[in-house]
Amino acid sequence: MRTQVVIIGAGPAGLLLGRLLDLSGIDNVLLERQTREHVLSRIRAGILEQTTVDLLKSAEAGDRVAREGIPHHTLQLAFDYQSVAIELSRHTGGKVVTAYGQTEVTRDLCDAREAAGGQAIYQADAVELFDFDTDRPYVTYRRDGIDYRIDCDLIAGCDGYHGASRAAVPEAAITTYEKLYPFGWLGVLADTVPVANEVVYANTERGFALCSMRSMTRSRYYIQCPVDDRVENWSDEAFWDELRRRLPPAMAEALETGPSLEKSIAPLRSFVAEPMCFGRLLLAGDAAHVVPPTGAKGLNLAVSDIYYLHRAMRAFFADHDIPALPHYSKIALDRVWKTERFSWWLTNLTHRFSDDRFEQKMKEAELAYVTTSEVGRQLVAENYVGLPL
Ligand code: RFL
Ligand code: PHB
Repeated sequence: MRTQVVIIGAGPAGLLLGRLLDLSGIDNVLLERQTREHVLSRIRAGILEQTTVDLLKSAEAGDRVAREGIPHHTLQLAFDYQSVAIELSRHTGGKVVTAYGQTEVTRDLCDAREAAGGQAIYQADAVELFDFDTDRPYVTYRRDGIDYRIDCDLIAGCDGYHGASRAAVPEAAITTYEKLYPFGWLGVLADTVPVANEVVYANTERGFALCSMRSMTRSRYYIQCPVDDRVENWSDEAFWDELRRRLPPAMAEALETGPSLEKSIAPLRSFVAEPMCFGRLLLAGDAAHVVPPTGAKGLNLAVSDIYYLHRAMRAFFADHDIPALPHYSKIALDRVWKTERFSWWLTNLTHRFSDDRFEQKMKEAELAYVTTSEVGRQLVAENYVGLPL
């Protein structure tokens, strides 16, 4: 088989790239290791920047988010059991973020691709990348015990942190930067009315807590837990009790509880691989970088990579603009590092790392400063709604 672009991974990055290439008339094949059902049932991100919503619209997959997404005009930072609202729109000339699940984003992109007759190959095993340092790269995979080969002009590595794409790059050609945090997030999804109308990030002496939503009747909550903790250690009751103890009293009292629909633990990591272009292989999304979820940036960063990447690919195919490929890496990384910084900073500010009492006082002073100073609030707001593309 031959195509112009092989896209590895059908997460938000791969699916969005596929749509934008389709709409530009660039032939592409999507290769995914999991089943379609598995991809569509993963529960992850929930907060979209305006640029993400706009790009979904450009991909002709934005109708439902426009109808069902819940705009958040503020976010809340709680510490010392008091909550302070940061007005996002006021500090950013009217920008907001939108609550809309990654599960729904993936479904909308998948539906749009299928409606347009785009090719996606699920359950593709043993994906391998070859000759991407030449102008004739190719990808092989196995499905139902049969081996296949796809020749192409470009390969997009959108296969997440554990994927095959970054692993195919020779060690000497890539530099990685990584920070592992000494805790994870225990998350619960429940059909209960959300405790607040916006996202609440709470720093308490018992550890971090986060309140979010998927709809006006479906809540998403997280609490900081030890990195080696196990879901089996947490009954629903134990989770709700612990969450309540980490919220300001009025919120704790108002908290509606119910059976969990999903419960999982995610480790927290900051990671960047440089560059994001290796000849004809271009990395995007979690394949190239990971942020801790504290700023709600992972999915949004995957989407902004794709904004730059599809433009570079268009220039490559329309004008044979080869330098557009390494240029993609340069402009994407500029935004990646700024977003890594914000996610790392907000993680540091809102989590408990140790019993260092002095450090804790410093965090409280910084939280008090950023929430009371006009400049501090603006700094949080303009990063939270997303830096310009
Ligand atoms: P994905 O979503 O990991 O998709 C990669 C796809 O590649 C497939 N794959 C392979 N396919 C073929 N061959 C192989 N060898 C393959 N290896 C892997 C995988 O099956 C998968 O389908 O990466 P992508 O597209 O770059 O998207 C990144 C986002 O998914 C991620 O950054 C976010 O979920 C992060 N994140 C959040 N981001 C936000 O913007 N806002 C949030 O509110 C937010 N909250 C979160 C999050 C991530 C979380 N977890 C679980 C890590 C909350 C949590 C708890
Ligand atoms: C979510 O709704 O899942 C969510 C919200 C904000 C975050 C992370 C996750 O920072």
